[in-house]
Amino acid sequence: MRRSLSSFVLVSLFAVGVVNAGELPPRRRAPQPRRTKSLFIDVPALPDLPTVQASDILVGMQKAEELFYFFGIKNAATFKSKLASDILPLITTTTEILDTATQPLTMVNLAFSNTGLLSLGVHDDLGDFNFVQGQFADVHNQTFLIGDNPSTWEAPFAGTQIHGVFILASDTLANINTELANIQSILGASIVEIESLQGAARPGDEKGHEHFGFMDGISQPAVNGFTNPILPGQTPVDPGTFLVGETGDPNLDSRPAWAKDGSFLVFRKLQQLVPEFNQFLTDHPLDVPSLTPAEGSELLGARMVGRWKSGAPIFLSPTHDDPVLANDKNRNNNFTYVIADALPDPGTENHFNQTNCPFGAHIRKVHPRGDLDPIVENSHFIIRSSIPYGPEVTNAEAAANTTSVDRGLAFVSYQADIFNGFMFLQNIWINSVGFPFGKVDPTIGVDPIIGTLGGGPKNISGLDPAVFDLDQTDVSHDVVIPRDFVISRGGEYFFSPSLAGLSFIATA
Ligand code: N7H
Repeated sequence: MRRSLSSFVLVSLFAVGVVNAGELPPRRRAPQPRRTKSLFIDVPALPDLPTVQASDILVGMQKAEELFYFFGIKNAATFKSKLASDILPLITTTTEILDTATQPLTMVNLAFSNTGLLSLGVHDDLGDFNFVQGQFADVHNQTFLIGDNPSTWEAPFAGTQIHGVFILASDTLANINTELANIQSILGASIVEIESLQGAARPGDEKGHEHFGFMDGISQPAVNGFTNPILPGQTPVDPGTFLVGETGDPNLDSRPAWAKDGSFLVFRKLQQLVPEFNQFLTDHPLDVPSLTPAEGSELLGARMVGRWKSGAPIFLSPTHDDPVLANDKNRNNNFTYVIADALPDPGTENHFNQTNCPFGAHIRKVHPRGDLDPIVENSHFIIRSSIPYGPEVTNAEAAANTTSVDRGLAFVSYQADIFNGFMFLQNIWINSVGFPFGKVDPTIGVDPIIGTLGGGPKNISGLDPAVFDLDQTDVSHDVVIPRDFVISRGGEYFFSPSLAGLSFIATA
């Protein structure tokens, strides 16, 4: 039986209020009046409802203002005691965040790195080797290269000194600053700030668009049994793809009990060179007879991403942007890359044909809908909860086609297993020249938006729709992207525990 999201919200509300009542301090924003008996039947055959308490996980990329406050722990005993007494009541639950009436002024979430958990005396094996090493190790790890150049990493992220991150979100920065001051005064000298990154939705009509100008956050997986309605084209996957200890968690049997319903959070500070990206598009318009050079540039950007700036998928609208399609939730994600071709081999045409969408377009690389066996395809979903950081491009930067002010994407993904989620996408799909495997062209190229070959030029096939499909195998038809327009400035892996998990940590 599928339960609606509102049902899920209600049930998790009871889980917070009743099931954990003995373990947790009183909630600051307890809803009134409260039920004494659940509205739902309790049937063993039905899956457990997750008591999802880290509210950021299911919310996605919709915040107006957000602050990532990275800290080190200086005094574990004081930190744990304040966590139990004053910080836990501030943590915002999914229950609260999804209903405006119960939303706090500022959403507060808290997650820890492996060194953070160790410094608090939590030595349990969470069953995730990437988490244990920390992200900086993966920059050097030859087996699991995430493609970063260590020299581009900013000092605060280079190492394992970040113990935790507070994620604060609100509609105003003033609210965030007030809550941050409150948290700092509660925790005092038990923590030290290592780095802060302020994110915000872009202004005016750019709201929801990332800095290159593309609408972001359209396609998110549905959480099986809980997301309602499931929109056309949304793939329902088990909650354990994102939540530790739930059905579908690849390491279900080896997780410590307190970790249940937490999620691994991958944070990446991804700088975007917007004037340089724009100049590249201007200088390389696709030569399509019916299009002006400006439209040809627009088309090149759309084919690199797989969607137009409005969010309309190029597979459904290959030659022109379609804002009506983009704004229609029932159509804007409802497609696969399978081309219905003639019997006896239906579906094989999508291994030859890049007319509508290049094999290597960003969204095809990270979600190769119908290009792979669904079992493989569906085990690598992440929930993205990123936000742009940094100001708009200045006139001086636009005139010089050169970035002088830092801006980009504060990338956040949630998954129950970092290797299956972020790492698989980054290492095996985004940065593999041959992916999606099995196509007529074995050298498709890395992801044109975020793939890297060490910062140098990248050959991408299929970007020019004027080239006959089978000729795309000839590298002389590739579009050469001279440099990376997205540069990693660092990041870290965190574990974002449920309220019960935070309560355990406070007393560990
Ligand atoms: Fe991507 N972009 O503006 O080009 N991304 N991304 N991403 N991304 C998506 O469907 C972008 C990054 C995914 O289901 C859209 O939401 C930029 C990383 C996934 O069809 C756009 C950066 C990773 C999807 C962008 C960046 C991913 C996705 C289309 C970095 C994973 C869903 C809008 C600065 C490791 C694909 C949408 C699907 C979509 C952009 C980073 C993954 C416009 C600029 C690092 C899974």
